[in-house]
Amino acid sequence: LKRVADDVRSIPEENVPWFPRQIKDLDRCNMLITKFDPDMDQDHPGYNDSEYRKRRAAISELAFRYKHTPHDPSEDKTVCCTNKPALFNYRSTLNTTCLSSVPSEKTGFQLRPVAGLLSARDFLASLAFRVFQCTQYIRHSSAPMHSPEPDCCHELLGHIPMLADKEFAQFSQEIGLASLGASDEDIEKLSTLYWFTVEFGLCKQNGAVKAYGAGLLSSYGELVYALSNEPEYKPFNPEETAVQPYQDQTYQPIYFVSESFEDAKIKLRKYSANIKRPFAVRYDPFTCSVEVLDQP
Ligand code: NLE
Ligand code: FE2
Repeated sequence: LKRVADDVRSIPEENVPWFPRQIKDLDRCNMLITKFDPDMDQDHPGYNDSEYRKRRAAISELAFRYKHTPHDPSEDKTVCCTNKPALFNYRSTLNTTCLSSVPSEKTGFQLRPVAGLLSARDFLASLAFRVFQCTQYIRHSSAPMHSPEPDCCHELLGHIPMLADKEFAQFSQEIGLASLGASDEDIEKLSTLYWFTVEFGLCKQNGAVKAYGAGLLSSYGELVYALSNEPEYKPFNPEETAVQPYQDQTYQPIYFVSESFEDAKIKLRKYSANIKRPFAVRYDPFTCSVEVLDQP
């Protein structure tokens, strides 16, 4: 692999989608999917709760204003922009700031506030920089057992403990690196794989099927259902799993089971390393940037 001399040189092949090269470029990875927004979705349990919607809007506003590098120092106090993990704006009885420092101390993963569900491309791109885009609002109190949208219960109970694991952090970053500049089709496949592993993965442990997916760890309702004999189980195989259609409204009808958590990691890693792109990328942890390399 030969290093491309000029960092800002554009990739010669046409149709390579823009992707972040430096951690501060994540300020541009902010494409929200609004289908679960309590102001837009009439089925949202908070749709008729104006207090809840007001609070959500205020929390979103803080996330919108967040910048990797703050410009106006007077804004720092309100937006709390530092390189410290996010969740600092969320006022709750949970000591979230304390919890959110766990992944950064163990694996260097940082949390950054996000106003809601992000596009798959933007979400996966952040993982390449060991940045996890983290929501800060909480689900509506009328539906604690399951929420179709991510919220801070989901992040804190599901994702954050996993991101404090060295191997898991590495694996998450590799999915992110594989997604940079990938075709829409490959993004779709990578996000489907992410869905059936990081979000809803099951694996065997001492002969018993256990959940490791964040979407299961944060939803007591779906966790019990997933481990009952109601849903269908299929063996995890990235080629097949990547094209499995899924819905994101309610409990999953199908889960993929790995032989072990280790096995899921190895298989998914192999799959993402094989995605074809006209260039290669390498992450430089000293500068928190991505180097673009010519393919040999
Ligand atoms: N269904 C999950 C929960 O209730 O915590 C959230 C899933 C987000 C993809
Ligand atoms: Fe999630």
